[in-house]
Amino acid sequence: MTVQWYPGHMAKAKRTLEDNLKLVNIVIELCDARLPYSSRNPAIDRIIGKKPRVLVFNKADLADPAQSEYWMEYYKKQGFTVVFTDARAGDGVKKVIAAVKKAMEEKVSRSLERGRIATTLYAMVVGIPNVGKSSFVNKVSGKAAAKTGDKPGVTREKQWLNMGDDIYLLDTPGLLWPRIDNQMAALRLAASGAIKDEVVDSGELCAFLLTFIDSHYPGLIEGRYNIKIPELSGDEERDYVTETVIGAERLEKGLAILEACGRARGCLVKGGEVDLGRAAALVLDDFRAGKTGKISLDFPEVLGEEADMAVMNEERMKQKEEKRAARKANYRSRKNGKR
Ligand SMILES: Nc1nc2c(ncn2[C@@H]2O[C@H](COP(=O)(O)OP(=O)(O)OP(=O)(O)O)[C@@H](O)[C@H]2O)c(=O)[nH]1
Ligand SMILES: [Mg+2]
Repeated sequence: MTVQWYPGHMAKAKRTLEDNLKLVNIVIELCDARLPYSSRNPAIDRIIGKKPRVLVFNKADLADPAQSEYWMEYYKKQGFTVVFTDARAGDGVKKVIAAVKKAMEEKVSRSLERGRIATTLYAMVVGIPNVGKSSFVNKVSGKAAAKTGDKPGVTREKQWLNMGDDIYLLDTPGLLWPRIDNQMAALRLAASGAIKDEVVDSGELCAFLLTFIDSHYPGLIEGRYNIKIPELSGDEERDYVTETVIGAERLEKGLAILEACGRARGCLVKGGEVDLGRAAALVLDDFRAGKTGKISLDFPEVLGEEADMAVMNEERMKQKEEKRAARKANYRSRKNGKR
């Protein structure tokens, strides 16, 4: 499975961001509190550059508070202004506006010195699809001015909204990076709902999610679905033709858990077999709605392991390349020697 998703409107979203950056005083970068690392778009980061910004982690109501605390400190240490929010209930939203005003204090006082009575602030809300940008804007304005929805790609056009208080917010379409190099990060993004379900293998996605929850939040799956986590003997026959991101063993285990969840919920087809597609939709809906529990997917130790693996892979590729070059040189010198 490889996640490649960059429809035309993403390219447009990138242009919107670049074009409007000049018009705004500050950027509100909305990330997902369940993925404080994987939901930060490096492309957005590059585009924002040195423009003042407030880093907001939304959907904090769905995240694990212990992990949120870790990431809060992590980004504060890097010098960011950080706020965790629940844009649906409104928690933390006022703090963001206060942070915007504070960051802009200097500009406002400069304008006042120059004799201007009011200074209007223009802020742009950016982030990955489905993270809650439009919900956030609506919560600040107290009106349902921007369209929201529980799938990625709802906002297609930028929209300026007056927040009163001399603040204008620009709601923008979600922006996903053109190529997601880290396929594990892609799985986390897909689990959060940032990537269209149609382009992801829902079996592998659920296998990833269920095995992650089982090892980091033991008891939650058993409790939610009233099942026992199936134990595999380890010598199962494997006949996967396609390569997996999470590895054959983990995929096997995850699919066995998914099957147990589906059976417990009566997702069956004729003959008593489990309808894995329906089971996957159910498991994903539960996770995204927070029904499985308060779960974060970016654990620093897991990210560390992945980074180590990436370095190891790179090292292995380099060694392979060096060996190949040495063989080539050897062959060439032998050939030249013969002449
Ligand atoms: N639990 C929870 N749900 C939220 C929160 N904020 C937004 N949502 C929900 O997440 C979904 C996406 O919200 P939107 O505001 O449409 O997200 P968006 O970032 O504008 O999405 P695009 O326009 O598609 O990029 C909706 O179903 C919201 O109700 C939050 O803080 N907590
Ligand atoms: Mg939107």
